[in-house]
Amino acid sequence: MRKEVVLITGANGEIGHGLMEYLGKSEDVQIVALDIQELDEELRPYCYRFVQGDILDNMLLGRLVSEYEIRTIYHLASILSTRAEYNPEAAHRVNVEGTLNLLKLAVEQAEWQGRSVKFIYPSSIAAYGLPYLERKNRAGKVKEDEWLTPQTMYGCNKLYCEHLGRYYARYYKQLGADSGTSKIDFRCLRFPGLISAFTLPSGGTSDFGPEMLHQAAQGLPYNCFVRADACLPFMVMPDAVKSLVDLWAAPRENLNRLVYNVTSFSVTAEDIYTIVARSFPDVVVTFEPDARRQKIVDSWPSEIDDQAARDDWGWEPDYDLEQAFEEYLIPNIKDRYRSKK
Ligand code: AKB
Repeated sequence: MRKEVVLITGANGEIGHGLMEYLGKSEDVQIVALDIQELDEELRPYCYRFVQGDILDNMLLGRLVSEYEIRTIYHLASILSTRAEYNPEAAHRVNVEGTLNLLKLAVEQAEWQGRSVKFIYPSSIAAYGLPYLERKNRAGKVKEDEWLTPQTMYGCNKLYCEHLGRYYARYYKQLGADSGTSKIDFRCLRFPGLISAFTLPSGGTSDFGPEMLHQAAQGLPYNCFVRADACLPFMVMPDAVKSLVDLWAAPRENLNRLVYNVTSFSVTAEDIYTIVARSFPDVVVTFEPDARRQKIVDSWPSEIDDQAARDDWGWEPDYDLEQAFEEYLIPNIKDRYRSKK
């Protein structure tokens, strides 16, 4: 008998930390965690098995297919937007070929199990690309099917993988003898910038939000790489995890789309500074925009429209801007760095 498990790739990343902790506490979920890095000690108790390895390693994935009955895949592994611009081809390999490998694994599992496998895929606001700042400022809340002209390799990768997911779910081998039998239940979220009290992202372009907060909490100065008026949608990690789990749990027949926007609040870098300074009055933040990273932020929407998620599967964030900082970020971050002193 193969063991029934949930596979989480990129388990040691930011979302991985939040999701592993949440799912790992539930007794009926056995997690097989995969990451190219060693898994943080604190996450070990949450997983049934940790495999250190590469999503580009087909032999390794083949072994997982033959060892486990994988019911759900949370495919979180990816190279974020800023890092991807330094080595676009490597990013393409990890972000696209890696996703293709996981979709193939899901097909093999579904065929063997004779039932569908859920494939939960976090995409990003990076899938959007507004041509210039003035257009961004006039765009209002951007819906899922608008402005899909990304300007970054990461954004192109995410958008293409959304299409791959749709292909595998609906059209896989459509001319083959067994056409129409794909059992991949592909479900995708487009995340805004994410902020966690416990971990820092690495290699992203929305990182100025979390970086400013974490620097301030440690009493360190922060040189912000975007203008004070740079505006993006954000969400705190508990809401990101909630959205992944809620989308997973939604009845298939309620889902009118494969890809959903989710968001909580939109803020400028200056708003974040103002809120952070309320709790850490000695914080020193300077704004020295990096023109190239700023241009990426200027191509991402200030606000996204998540009405479809609200209508189809009852999405609602638990934390608005005020609650995010007052109830989740500030108290937890104070604790975190106090205990590190
Ligand atoms: C990044 O900045 O690359 C990510 C994202 C917006 O998906 N945080």
